[in-house]
Amino acid sequence: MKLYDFEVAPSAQRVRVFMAEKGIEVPIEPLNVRAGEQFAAPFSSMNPFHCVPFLELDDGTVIAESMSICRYLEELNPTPALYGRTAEERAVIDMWERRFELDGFIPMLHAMRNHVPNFIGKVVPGTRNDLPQLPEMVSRGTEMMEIFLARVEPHIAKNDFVAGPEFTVADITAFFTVRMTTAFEMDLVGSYPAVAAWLAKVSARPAFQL
Ligand SMILES: N[C@@H](CCC(=O)N[C@@H](CS)C(=O)NCC(=O)O)C(=O)O
Repeated sequence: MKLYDFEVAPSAQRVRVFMAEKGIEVPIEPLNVRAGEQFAAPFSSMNPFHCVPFLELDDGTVIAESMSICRYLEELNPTPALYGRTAEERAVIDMWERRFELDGFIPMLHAMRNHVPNFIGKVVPGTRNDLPQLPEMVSRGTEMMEIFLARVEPHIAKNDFVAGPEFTVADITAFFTVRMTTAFEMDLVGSYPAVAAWLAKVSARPAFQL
């Protein structure tokens, strides 16, 4: 088994944090996506979406998508359980993980890709010379994130972690979602104090020392 990743890529970091929380290690092969290595053979056919991370199994099967890789690693290494132990826990964790990914991470991803100069010509991950950056995507992405943060603030205020009393994979997705606010003028501490306090707590965990 081999994990292809790029040290500063948030999606790859999601898997690395997950593995550190579980105390597992997988051989890693760095792939410099800034230099475009994902578009060269054999990587371009291993992951035709041209993104890291992706996991190559010993039989040649390739699993891309950070959360799919984490789910696979969870099944091989069930303890500590980061996706829940019972049907109810698994459903609640999945609910929060999806809310953060779909309603927070994706709008912020588009805001970032349409804002940061590194992503000129690459507004869709894994593409080259695709579309011009659109300022409206930046304002709309951050507006959607403000709505999302306002919705989760009361929930976070009542819970130690995103999906309840225990740290789970939903906290990892939430960390990489909320961390993106630092690239924009968003007042996390003033407007969403419970989210800010949760972020500080999670950031201090050893697995998050990236
Ligand atoms: N949904 C994918 C996203 C993967 C992704 O966007 N990876 C970025 C790095 S964070 C990448 O490899 N980008 C290469 C590129 O844009 O060319 C996942 O969660 O794994």
